[in-house]
Parts: sequence; C-alpha cells; structure tokens
Amino acid sequence: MTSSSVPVYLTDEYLTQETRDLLSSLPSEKGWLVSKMYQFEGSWLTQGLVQGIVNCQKHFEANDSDIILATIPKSGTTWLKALLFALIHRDKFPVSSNHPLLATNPHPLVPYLEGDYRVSPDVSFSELPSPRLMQTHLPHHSLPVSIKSSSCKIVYCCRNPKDVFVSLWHFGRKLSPEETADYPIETAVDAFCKGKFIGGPFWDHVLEYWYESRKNPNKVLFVTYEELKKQTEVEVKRIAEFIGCDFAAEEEVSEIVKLCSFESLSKLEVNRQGKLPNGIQTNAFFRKGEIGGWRDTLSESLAEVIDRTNEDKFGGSGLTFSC
Ligand code: PAP
Repeated sequence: MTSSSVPVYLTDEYLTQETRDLLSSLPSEKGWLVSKMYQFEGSWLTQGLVQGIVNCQKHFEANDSDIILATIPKSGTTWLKALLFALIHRDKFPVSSNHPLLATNPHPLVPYLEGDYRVSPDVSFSELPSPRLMQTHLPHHSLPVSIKSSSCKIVYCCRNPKDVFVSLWHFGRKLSPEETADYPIETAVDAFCKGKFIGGPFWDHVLEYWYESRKNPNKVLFVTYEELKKQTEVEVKRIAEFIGCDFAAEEEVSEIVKLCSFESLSKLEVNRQGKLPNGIQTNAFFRKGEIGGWRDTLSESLAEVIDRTNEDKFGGSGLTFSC
C-alpha cells in the first residue's frame, strides 16, 4: 500500500511514545484500508484513533448541557450532524440563504471527539457555543467518564448492517481505489461479520447503546436511519424534544428537514466538489442515501451471511431490521 493515497486520517504521523508503547501490547491485524489495525477495548482501530481515544478519555470534560452524537461509521453521521446542528442553532441560524449548511459540509461544523484528540491532548472545545454539539464513533464503554457521569445527552443513530457494510465498502473504494481494487467483497463481508473493520464490531456497538437507551431513556436516545428516512418529521421532533429544543412552528420542522435532506445537501457545490480539512472529498459522504441500497452490491448469499450474523447477535434483544 502506498502511503500517498491513504487518507490523512488513517495515517499515524502524530503518535507519541506512550501510544507506541501501548500499541505494541495490543492485538493487531492487517486491515482493509490500513496495513495494521489494533484491538483496543474491544474495537478495531487505527493507531491514530487509539491515541485519540486515550487522549480524550484522559482530558475531555463534558458539560451537563453537551449533546453527543454517537454512531458507528456509515450509519447516518453526516445526516444527523446536519440535523442536530440546524436544530440547536436554529435561533442564531434560521433556515435562509445564509445558513452555514449551505456553504459548509456538516462534518467540520460538528467536532469529531476522538478524531480531534488524535493530534493533540490539548484540544479545547471551549470555543463552541452552548449547548456544545460533538460527534463520536466510540462504543459506549469507551466513552470518556464525564460523558457518562454528567447530564449531557447522547443521540445514537444506527442503520441496518447490510447498508452499513455496503456504504463502507463503496466509501473505501472511492477513497483508496488502488488499495481496494483487488480486495474480494467476500473477504470484506467476513471481516465485517467478525467485527474486524475500523470502528467495528458493529453489533456490540449497537447493542450497548440500545440497552443504555432502555435503561436510561433521558440520557440516550436511540434513533434508526430507517425510521428517520420513513418518517423524518416525526423523528426530528422526537430528537428536538429529547435535546430540549421544541419547535414553535410546524413550518420550522419541515424547513430543517428539507435543508438537511440527502437531495438538498448532496446537490450543494460544497458537497459535490469540496474537500474536508483532512483531505477527504465531501462527495464521498453522499452516495445513494437509501434504505435497502445494498441490493445492487451484495449477492443473495453474501446478504444471507450478514443476516445470519445479525440473527445470532440481536436474538433476544428486541432489535430487528426489516430490510
Ligand atoms: P460517516 O460515519 O463516515 O460520517 P455516514 O454519514 O454515517 O458516514 O454515512 C454515509 C451514508 O449516509 C451514505 O450512505 P450510502 O453509502 O448508503 O449512500 C450517504 O449517502 C448517507 N447520507 C449522507 N447524508 C445523508 C442525508 N442527508 N440523508 C440520508 N442519507 C445520507
């Protein structure tokens, strides 16, 4: 693999000696997009992310008013970032031709907790207006203690595993066409089902937040991409109520829903041609935006492999996906 074509966020240029020592004690394997990934607290991660997690576990202090968006990659992060940003800042930024989401991709508008801590332990989110909105891909058990002990709110979004896998598959192929060209999809499905991809395992991630949301519904709101897609306004109102920003008018809800829709965001110049500060093309975050889009990529037999794993892992939890 040539380092030049690997996305910047997967590289390890900022590693400290402490992180290098820790990494040498962790199980590691060759990954799909990375030459090595490490198992830390049960998750498979890049070296840089291990450092980011250790830093944010040590240094991040949550405020009671914070709102944390948690997802496993490809489950609706970009959409939820846009919706939560628009909801929280709707007084300062009413939907208009000057709205920040029309000129900036949702990712830089909402800091990525362990991603930002990857570079330095001295990250400060103090410049963010209150309530601070931040995003994480961390599993619940790896969250900084202050997120769990404070009264801050967690909005968790999950998506059916076949669409998550397919979204991840195309994302990797777009970002690193050379590295991924000869990689068989059968191997990638097998790795996904074993949890061996950056951010995995999928099922443990979802189940932890699912049970947390049952135990403490005022702390964790569990949202699915599918419900959000099917009845967007109903779900957006539920999210708004949970984070304490009820709407004054129905019109406001539909304006925000429209602004943040796949159709609107994906057509914007900034999301068609732009790049994120980390070098990733913004259009990599807007592909199809559908429920059940996996059908054009996965054979029936590969879909069954994921379905079988899903039944094994979710059995008895009360969680199901109908697509
Ligand atoms: P991330 O976790 O790496 O940030 P994330 O945003 O969760 O990625 O996932 C991208 C998926 O969300 C893409 O799905 P697809 O590959 O199946 O098409 C992308 O199209 C979809 N997506 C992005 N924005 C929206 C949106 N506004 N509405 C619905 N889906 C969206």
